[in-house]
Amino acid sequence: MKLLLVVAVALIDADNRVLIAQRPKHKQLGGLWEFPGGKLDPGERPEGALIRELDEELGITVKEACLAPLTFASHAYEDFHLLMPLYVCRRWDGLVMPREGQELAWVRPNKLRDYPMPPADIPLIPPLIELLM
Ligand code: 9L3
Ligand code: MG
Repeated sequence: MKLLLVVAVALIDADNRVLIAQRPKHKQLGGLWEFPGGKLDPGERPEGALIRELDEELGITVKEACLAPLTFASHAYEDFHLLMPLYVCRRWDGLVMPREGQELAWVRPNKLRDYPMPPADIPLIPPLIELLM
């Protein structure tokens, strides 16, 4: 089966809240809430892909040194297997803006379960709670 590498990030604000974004209704998994991120472009490294995605989707600038790997998610969809490292990031430049029209929410870690998420994102919640509690 095809292996798809996708990177995701938990942006954490000064109150220890985490940013999640709602996937556009017309996209695959539309309406579900996810940790921001996306696919790697050819030849891209995971950190480079995250830095690009955060600029494109949220309009913020992140330095590679501010991205810390926390854990991995893995999920078998019907036609591909998703492998998704989750990074955490507490420092960025610029104001977080929904540059693709997506809904954004800053959520306390223990409230993340109130938001329906893609299956790959759900197992990322406990390690995040452990980090932030
Ligand atoms: N995906 C799941 N959880 C996430 C992200 C960023 C992505 N936190 C899944 C949705 C798609 C695939 O990865 O199946 C590629 O994502 P996109 O390029 O459609 O955002
Ligand atoms: Mg994306």
